[in-house]
Amino acid sequence: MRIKVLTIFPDMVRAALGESIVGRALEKGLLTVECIDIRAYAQNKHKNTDDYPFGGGAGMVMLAQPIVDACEANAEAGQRRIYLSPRGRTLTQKVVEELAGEEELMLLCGHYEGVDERALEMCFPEELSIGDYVLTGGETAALVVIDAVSRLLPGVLGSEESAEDESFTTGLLEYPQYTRPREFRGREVPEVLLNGNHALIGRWRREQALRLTRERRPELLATAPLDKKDRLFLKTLEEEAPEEG
Ligand code: 9WO
Repeated sequence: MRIKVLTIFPDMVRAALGESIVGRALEKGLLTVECIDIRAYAQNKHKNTDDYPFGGGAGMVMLAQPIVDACEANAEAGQRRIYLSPRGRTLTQKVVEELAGEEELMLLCGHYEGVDERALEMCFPEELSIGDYVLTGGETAALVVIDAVSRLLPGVLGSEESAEDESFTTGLLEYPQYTRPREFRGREVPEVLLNGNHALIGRWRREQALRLTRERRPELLATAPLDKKDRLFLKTLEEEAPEEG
């Protein structure tokens, strides 16, 4: 997959992408990210990328011209173009899966008080929000999208860390995890994980996932695929702590 990021801080985006599993995916060539400096497309002699808002008000608005020129210079057939913005539809794992199936994305990172609406109308028909909060710019949101999408690309995760058995694929929150030592400051690892009975371990993990989901995100239980055993277990929890869920 190819991702083009339009930003006034290309070095910030490049630096963040060098680390961790995403950095490894880039090295392996499973993914390419091209950071495009919007300022390189500015036409006025000061290379400004923003100006005062018509109608008055606080702050500055990003100019349409450098964004539209940067977009047109880097457009590809079939490329999905997305503006990261709190106005957009919310990013979910389902949206991430959909984006991971694309050949090429172009992401626009806004700054200041926003982007001239005409640049969005002309080049970025789609808007995506990573959550209901305001950032100083769209770069960190773009990094979230790139991170979430890249780990779904074939070969990015090893078979060990495969994206299969985890939260949002089971529809439940993840069960608690433990590693060595067996006792840490008086706290023991649950006995069931030490006895090598994998059927029992699988059941225990499933039940922990159900318990945590019921406590913290009960609304997920309505859509998670649950079998008869799961429902029976949830019923026993209901009898133990009817106040929750
Ligand atoms: C700031 C502001 C101040 C006064 C009046 C209106 C205003 N709007 C904004 C604003 O939305 N600023 C944005 C900052 C402009 C575009 C980039 N910025 C941004 C993107 N903040 N938060 C995001 C974002 C992107 C994706 N998901 C969540 C948040």
